[in-house]
Amino acid sequence: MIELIEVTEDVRSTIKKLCEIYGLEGEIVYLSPVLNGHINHTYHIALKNNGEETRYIIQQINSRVFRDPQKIMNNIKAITDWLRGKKNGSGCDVLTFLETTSGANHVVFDDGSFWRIADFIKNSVTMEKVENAETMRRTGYAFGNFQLMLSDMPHDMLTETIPDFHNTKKRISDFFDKVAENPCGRAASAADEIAFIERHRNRFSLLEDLRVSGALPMRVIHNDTKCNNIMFDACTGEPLTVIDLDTVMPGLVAYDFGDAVRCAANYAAEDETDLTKVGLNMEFFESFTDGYMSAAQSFLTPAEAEYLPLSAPTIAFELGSRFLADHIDGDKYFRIHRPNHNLDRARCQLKLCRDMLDKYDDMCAIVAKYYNQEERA
Ligand code: GN1
Ligand code: MG
Repeated sequence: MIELIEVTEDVRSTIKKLCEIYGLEGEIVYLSPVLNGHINHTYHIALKNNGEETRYIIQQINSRVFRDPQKIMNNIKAITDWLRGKKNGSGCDVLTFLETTSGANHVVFDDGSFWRIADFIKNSVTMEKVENAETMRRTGYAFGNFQLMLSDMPHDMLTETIPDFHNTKKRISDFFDKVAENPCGRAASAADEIAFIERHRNRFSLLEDLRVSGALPMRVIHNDTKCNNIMFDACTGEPLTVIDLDTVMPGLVAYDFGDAVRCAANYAAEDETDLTKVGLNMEFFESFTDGYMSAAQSFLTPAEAEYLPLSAPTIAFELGSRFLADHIDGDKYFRIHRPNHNLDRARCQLKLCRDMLDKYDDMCAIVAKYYNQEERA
């Protein structure tokens, strides 16, 4: 048996207990934490049974962030059933959560910890960073197609598990409440960033105003379109499925577009400290838009298309303020891996936002080039 890597005895014994509850047989030959998420605890596991190896993804949900994990699992069941029910197929694999021997899709232990297990999609890989324009196009297609498949799903089938998740206006108002409270005395170290957020808060409230006025429709969207939330075929590089369905809820399509762009089309990583490296890669932006529109333009209204470019600096701005609020609050929400990590993340996102504003006219021209209103169904 291969030594279990980097997990505590507690986690190892919890995972063994889970395997029993789910009726998973075999010897654990691989167990390793997956470190890319900031919220939940995720483990990759392989079991060997009769010479055959099967892999799974095991997760402990962070119930401080997701106050009612049961509602998340209900949402996920509704979404995955909906995708599987598509008459002509959903154009992708669908994430499968396993059932315990008594038919539940999760386990709650006596200490209140909430766990679930998903099938690992064979021969698939995730990417922390998109390396080339073609992968960027595929990333755009995957998220556009995901929205397309859910574009006719009635909203009342889902619960809003984190209210106001991408309500930038509310996020900024919460940010300034935290600055005023300044619980750890850290606000002074971010004076320039706080001034930047103050200067631009009105501009980035526009999407929320358009949502409230009804000019932009609410749809079922993913809400966390980081490029590492797509599983790609390890051989062909084609997108296989979209994962991390925890925040799938009604919202604006622009949120998904903007979040994906700020994640995958940044030259640098989300927490880059050398800000000269941070900026929007326009070639990647164009490929993403091309891929996204190839799936999404069949349902996007002209107004939705028009506001896609604004979504990218808006989400970078919003996330920058969320990271900074958490830094000021003493790092309670996003897991950090070094001191001042959330401050570094915030500075990176705000620099990216500035760079997007500089390139804004070119971004608008690219979206206009790929949105063909006649293609609307
Ligand atoms: C969080 O943990 P992860 O990576 O799936 C966050 C997203 C942020 C993202 C930034 C529920 O997602 O909103 O965009 O970090 N998820 C939640 O990396 O707050
Ligand atoms: Mg997530």
